[in-house]
Amino acid sequence: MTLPSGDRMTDASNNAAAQKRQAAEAALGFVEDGMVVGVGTGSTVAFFIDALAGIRHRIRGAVSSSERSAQLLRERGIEVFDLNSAGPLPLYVDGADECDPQRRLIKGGGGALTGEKIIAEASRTFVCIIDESKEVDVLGRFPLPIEVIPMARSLVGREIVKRGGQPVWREGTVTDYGNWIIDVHGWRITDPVALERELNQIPGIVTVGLFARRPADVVLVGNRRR
Ligand code: ABF
Repeated sequence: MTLPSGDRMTDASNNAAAQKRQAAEAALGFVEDGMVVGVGTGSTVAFFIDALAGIRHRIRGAVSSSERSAQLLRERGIEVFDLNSAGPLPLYVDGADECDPQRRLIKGGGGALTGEKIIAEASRTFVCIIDESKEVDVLGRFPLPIEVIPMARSLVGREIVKRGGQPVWREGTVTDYGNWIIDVHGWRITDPVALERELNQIPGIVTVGLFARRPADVVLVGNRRR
C-alpha cells in the first residue's frame, strides 16, 4: 500500500493497518439502533468513525473524547453530543497504546487521555480496538502518559523520579484542556491498579494514562476477540 505521501508502507505497517481496520469494523457489532456512542481518539478509532458513518442513520450520534475525533465525526455527518446532555453511555469504543492480559491499558499516546478516561467511566461497555503490536504481558514498554497542570510539571517530575521513572516532558503538546503531558519511561508496571491509584493522589496530576481500575470490557485484536 502507498501512503498519501507517496511512501510505501512496509509489510508490518500494512498488517497493523489491516488489523486496526478489522478491529474497528468488528466493533460495529456492539452498536445498537438509537445509541449515542462514545468515541475515542487515534488512528484505529479513525477506522471506526469511517465504519460508523456507514450506519449513521441507525444511531442518534456520538460523544467524542477529543476535538480531533469530534471533527472527524462531524465531517462524516454524525451528530456530536456533550457528555453532560447525553448522560450515561451504553458503549465506548477506543484504541490503546498497550493492553495486558487482564485488559488493562496504557492510553494517551495521542494526548486525549483525559476525555478518554471520562467517557470510559461514563460507559457501560468499553470496547478496545487494537492491532497485535499493542499486546504486552506487562504494561510499561510504552512510556506512560500523565496529563499535568503546567505549574506542576517539575513537582510531578520529581515524584516520578522518586518512584524510579524517567519523566520526559512532551514539549509542544497542549491538551484539549490546556494542560501538558509527561511521558514516563522505565517503569515495568506489574500492579497497574495500585500505581494508578497512587499517582492519582499527587497534586497537579489531572489524568494518569493507566486504564486499570476501569479496564476495557472487551478487547478486539484485528479479527480476534481477546
Ligand atoms: C487512543 O488510542 C490513545 O489513548 C492511544 O494513544 C491511541 C492509540 O493510537 P492508535 O489507535 O493510533 O494506535 O485512544
